Amino acid sequence: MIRVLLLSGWILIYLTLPSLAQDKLAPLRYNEALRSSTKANATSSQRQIARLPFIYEIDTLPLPFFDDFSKNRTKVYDAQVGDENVSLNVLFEFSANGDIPATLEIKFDTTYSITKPLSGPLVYEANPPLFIEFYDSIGNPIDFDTAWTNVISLVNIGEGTITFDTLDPDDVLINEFDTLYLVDDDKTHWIKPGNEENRGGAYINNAFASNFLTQGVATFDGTDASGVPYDISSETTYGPADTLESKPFALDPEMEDVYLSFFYQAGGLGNAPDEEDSLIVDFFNVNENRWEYAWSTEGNQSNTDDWNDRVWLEVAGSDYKRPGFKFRFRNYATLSGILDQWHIDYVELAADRDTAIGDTINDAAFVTALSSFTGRYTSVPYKHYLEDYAAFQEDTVKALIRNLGEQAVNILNLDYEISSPAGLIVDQFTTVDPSLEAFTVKRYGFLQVDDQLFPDLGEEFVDFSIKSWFNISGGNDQRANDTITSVQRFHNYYAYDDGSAESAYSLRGAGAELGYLFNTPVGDSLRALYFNFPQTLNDDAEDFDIVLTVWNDTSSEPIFTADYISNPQYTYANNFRRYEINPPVYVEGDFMVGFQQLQADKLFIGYDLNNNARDKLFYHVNDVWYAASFNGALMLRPDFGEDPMLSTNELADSKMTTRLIVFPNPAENVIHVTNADSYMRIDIYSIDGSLLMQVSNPSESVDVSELSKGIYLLQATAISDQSMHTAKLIISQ
Ligand SMILES: [Ca+2]
Ligand SMILES: [Ca+2]
Ligand SMILES: [Ca+2]
Ligand SMILES: [Ca+2]
Repeated sequence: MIRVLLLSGWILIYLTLPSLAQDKLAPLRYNEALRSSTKANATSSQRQIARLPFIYEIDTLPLPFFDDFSKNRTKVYDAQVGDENVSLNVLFEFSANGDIPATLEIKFDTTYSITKPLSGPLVYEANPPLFIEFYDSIGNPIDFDTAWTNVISLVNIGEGTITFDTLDPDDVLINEFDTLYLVDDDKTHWIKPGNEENRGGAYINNAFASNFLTQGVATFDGTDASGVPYDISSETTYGPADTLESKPFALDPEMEDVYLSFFYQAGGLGNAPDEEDSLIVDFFNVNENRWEYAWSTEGNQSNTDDWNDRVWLEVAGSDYKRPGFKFRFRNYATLSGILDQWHIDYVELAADRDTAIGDTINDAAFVTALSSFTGRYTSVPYKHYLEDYAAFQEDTVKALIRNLGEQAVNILNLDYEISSPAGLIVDQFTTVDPSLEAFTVKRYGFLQVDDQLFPDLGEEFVDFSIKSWFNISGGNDQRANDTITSVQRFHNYYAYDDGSAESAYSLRGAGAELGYLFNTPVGDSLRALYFNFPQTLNDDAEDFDIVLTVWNDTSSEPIFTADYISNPQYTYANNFRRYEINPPVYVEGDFMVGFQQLQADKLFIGYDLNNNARDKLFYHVNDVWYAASFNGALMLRPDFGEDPMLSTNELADSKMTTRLIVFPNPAENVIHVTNADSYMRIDIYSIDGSLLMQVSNPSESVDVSELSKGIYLLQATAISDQSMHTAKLIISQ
């Protein structure tokens, strides 16, 4: 009943308000990539709090220092008891002459033992001094002092007695004993600043910069280390945001021409910083134990896609040139989303640097990972590939290598290796294409043979790892950026996107339709669409009504139009949500998937800016199909699997079907569930996941009068296949 009402309502809107659809991109609210990785860490640190504390040792780094973010060298604070680098330590605050007393009463001046001889005056003999050493919270000595015991001995030789007297102490030292786990340092470069849980927040990635110098950048924006905005109390909150802090260095005053250098980019593929935003470098004054300003730049820069000239900062003076010197990058930004991005790369700190020739770099590096082995698609259904691999396999797989130096170099070998999840090498290849001119980026091709590269491992889906590396003669000071890894996924879907959203795509206008063109050389039944629905700065993309639609292409009528309504719901951490095509539609060759949106508001779908399938994306309004306006790949994937695919990093949130309809919603005392007799059970959960109600063998109306006003999750379990169907329920009483 509700369905009919909705549909007729929509028709009315569509006929009377034929609005012009436009497509738009919007910045994201969260850094979804970080949301996934730090969720696990949060639980492990909660476990640790209940036990003994973990104290992380920080080693001093030697010069020269280099990091181009080709790997993430940020220290991870996830030690567990039993790890090789974790040891149990008993700590105390002071020792006296090597002993560790629980308490110690002391005098600040010399005390004496007094001897009364048989004749003559008393003899005063100074007590030995106490050498008291003080320790910090991880057991390193930090200070020392000299004191004396407050006990004096009185020796009466005539009576042959020794007695003791106690002076009023000047101070009483009390040892607080502590037990903790000490974690040896690792080979990382960057540490968490201060004690604030989610500070840091600089994101090491291959996604948000433009024209990568070498693979990997550190990105600064308005979201913290968990991917969450620092402050969403209003859209315009502003202030200090991310910090990337180096470990301390072993500098000394004798060193000469010590310089820090780096490159930076304002914006890249992300949201560009505005005039009030800034990127800052601070140096640590070891003598004064404080951070001091060293350099900064402001936003609103004219070029958001290229790298600025290399920045050179001299580390001069004895306040800095001491053991314990460190530096940090930080930014000021709008704090309500992934906004005002700065990217930095190629950070170097070394002595004896000649700024006159300082910009000379001897290095060649991978810029991006190998292109997909399946051409335009980042991923294709495994069963389709195995049935007709030749239809999918790209004849040239490309690697992008940059020579950052002013000398031409020779690539001696460029290799790749494909491994199965079990670590078995299933293919390897070497290509020789030696010359790489100065200051150039070159695209190297691996010309593929006609053999099937990816074997049938008898699994429903497989993620193969690809490792690629090169060796060159001369002119290659940095070796860490000469290796790059990627993943070639075979699941049940076709994808143009890389699985990480950098932006969000939307249409505006009731009745607007979106179409995304694919081609399957193997005929099969299309069973579902995977959507990524990220949260954007406009928090209004949930619970819209869309009608899933399939066409052959933009010149034909739909071959499938759902007779049910689907409701987009936010996905989390770059996940996808599965919406069934019911009944499945057989497709072969070109097919176009999408939907019609029933409301005028914008519905945001994840947009991957690292791939470009703009030529496959269309929208339809007023009887005309228009091409999409932005480079990028929409995160919408047609799925040919019987069931939702679950894998470690692409977890489908739930088996979302759209046939579970609950009404009225909001409700007061009673709700109606359509097709109630097809469910064995209905569970109602609070928003924090507690089970509040359970109804077995539900009838069409369910009494919910015991629920108080609020938002709930209703989960119905189907009799047929025990699949779960969820709906949001609002109680308004
Ligand atoms: Ca950040
Ligand atoms: Ca880099
Ligand atoms: Ca290199
Ligand atoms: Ca991406």
